[in-house]
Amino acid sequence: MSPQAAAVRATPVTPGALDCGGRTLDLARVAVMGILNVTPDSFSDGGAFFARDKAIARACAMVEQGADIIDVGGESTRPGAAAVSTQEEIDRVVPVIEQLVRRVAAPISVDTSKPEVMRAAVAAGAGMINDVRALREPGALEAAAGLGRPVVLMHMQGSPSTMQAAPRYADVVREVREFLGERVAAAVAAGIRREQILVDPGFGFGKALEHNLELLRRLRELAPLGPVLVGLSRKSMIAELLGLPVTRRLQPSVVLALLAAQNGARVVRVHDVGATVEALRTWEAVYPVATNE
Ligand code: 7PM
Repeated sequence: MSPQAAAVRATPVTPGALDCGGRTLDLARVAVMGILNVTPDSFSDGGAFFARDKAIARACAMVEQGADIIDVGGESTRPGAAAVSTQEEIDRVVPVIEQLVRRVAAPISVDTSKPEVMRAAVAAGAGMINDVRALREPGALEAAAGLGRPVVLMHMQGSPSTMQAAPRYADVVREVREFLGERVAAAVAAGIRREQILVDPGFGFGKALEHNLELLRRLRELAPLGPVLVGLSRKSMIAELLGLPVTRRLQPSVVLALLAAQNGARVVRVHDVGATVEALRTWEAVYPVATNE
């Protein structure tokens, strides 16, 4: 074999591992994605530099606690949140990504829907694109395909400003599965490799409590589309169930992450990395990797 061919063969192509631009996200075990918000509302107590340092320290702590990937987001998708300009979003996420790439070995993903932000984030070192709008913004499919990074395609009914008004489905799992199937097909048609596509039912994005619970119960029906990523951490469905404020949602969040893993999720997107990793490792001891499919 020529040295060139050997080099090509040597790049990690293990099934169940994602190549995030040279850093690997192993999906053989359930991976933990740590959430890093870099929105001003998450740093109401200081200026831009202070906010940046705090964000980086928090990301480092999440990696020490066992996070496999850090998801950096500069746009609040909270229902009713104000839109953020492209430049503002770039100014928020790029400096944090640049620092993080130097400070941690884990891959970094960028939580954005904007093609310009995708390009700036990947140029800064991001290895994965997480899009709550499933690459439906103009130019997003082409941008993601050109960047060659894994993508997360998420389902949302409506838009962040209106989605929780009156979510309606005949069969929520079927509709989410059909939507995600169409988005996977569009991504593949744009040139994104199927092995690089993760799917996400979008808990809380245009779903009532009953829809979220049904999706969690029947999560395995999404697995044929690709590795499933879920975000349930601290979401308002916990408030609907238990009436708990966001500061008290740790235990139910860990339970929901574990139930998602049990039902086939390959990545869980969480705020509380340490507690989630401990729960998953305990669960894996009972159900080792080969048997938890
Ligand atoms: C306020 C309300 C702030 C909701 C932030 C949120 C997901 C995501 C988010 C998810 C994927 C949150 C959400 N949620 N990306 N980004 N899946 N792939 O609770 O469920 O973090 S933002």
